[in-house]
Amino acid sequence: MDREDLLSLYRQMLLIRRFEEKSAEMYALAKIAGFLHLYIGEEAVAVGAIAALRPDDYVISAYRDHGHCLAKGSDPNRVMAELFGKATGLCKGKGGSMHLVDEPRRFMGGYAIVGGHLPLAVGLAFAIQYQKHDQVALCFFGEGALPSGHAHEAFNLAALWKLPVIFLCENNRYAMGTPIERGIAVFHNVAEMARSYGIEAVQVDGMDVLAVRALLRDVVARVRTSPAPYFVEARTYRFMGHSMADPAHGHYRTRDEVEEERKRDPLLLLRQTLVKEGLASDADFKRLEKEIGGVVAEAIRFADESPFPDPGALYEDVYVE
Ligand SMILES: Cc1ncc(C[n+]2csc(CCOP(=O)(O)OP(=O)(O)O)c2C)c(N)n1
Ligand SMILES: [Mg+2]
Repeated sequence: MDREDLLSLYRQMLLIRRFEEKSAEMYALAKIAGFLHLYIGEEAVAVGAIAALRPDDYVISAYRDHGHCLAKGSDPNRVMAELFGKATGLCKGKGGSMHLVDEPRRFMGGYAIVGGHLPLAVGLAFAIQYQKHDQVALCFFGEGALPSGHAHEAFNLAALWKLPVIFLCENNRYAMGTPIERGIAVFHNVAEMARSYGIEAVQVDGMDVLAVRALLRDVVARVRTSPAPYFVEARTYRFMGHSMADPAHGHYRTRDEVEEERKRDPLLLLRQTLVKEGLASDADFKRLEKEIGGVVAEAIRFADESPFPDPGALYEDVYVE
């Protein structure tokens, strides 16, 4: 256990947490329009998994995408500006919260069509294979994507062509308000479903950033050296509502359930490990809070002071500089 290494993981999770708490405030102030899906509670999955990648590996995710984008190294100022719909945003203000893209960092997008990006992940992996490169494509998605036909086409083709894609299912037990037990009972055993395609599958505790990273390091090494799809089910939990439109509890789950899960807050778990191992003190956490508070405040200032896109930009390509 290395102090700087662990503190760096903690710092990344803290950045996502504080960034999103401020985003929620900005949403309430109508600085952010449209939908806003928070990743709070699930930070260990993105941070742990992406920490196992090389910078030139690809990442793609669904609409709950702020955490993946920040973990891949995107500039918080430009992410916040995108949420504000500003011209300085990652996608020049045309994508918004659900459609972040940072191609230079190989963050290939947030997608709002449930399961719609799984075939795109297969396309990325096909490109890697076709060009005889050795990257991997890491695809994050919710368990709610599993009943969709395009997800199964993606599993099938990836298995058939032995493509270097890692399907990482973030099983937070709810697809909007639908609990997995009720909505998609058929896939309750998610890993078993993947195995039916001949894809190797494993489960991991998605609240434990060290467990996620250790597993993904192993999986990434295997996929890189002998390309074939791999399926990981990370068991996780979101502490907030599905989006800013629904409450954290009271509607389809109880306050007690959320409180119980909060005891395994991924930041708390890593903090406890750091303290138990004598690697960090309260002063370290205070310092990090101050540092991250500054980063997030600067992101808000940058987004707020940036201009909205010029109306003429409507006809310009987003990805051409
Ligand atoms: C094809 C499609 N059907 C329905 C929706 C509406 N919808 C948005 S999010 C969502 C639930 C997805 O749940 P899950 O994949 O588990 O992700 P989570 O929100 O839990 O992160 C649904 C049904 C959609 N966006 N796309
Ligand atoms: Mg879900």
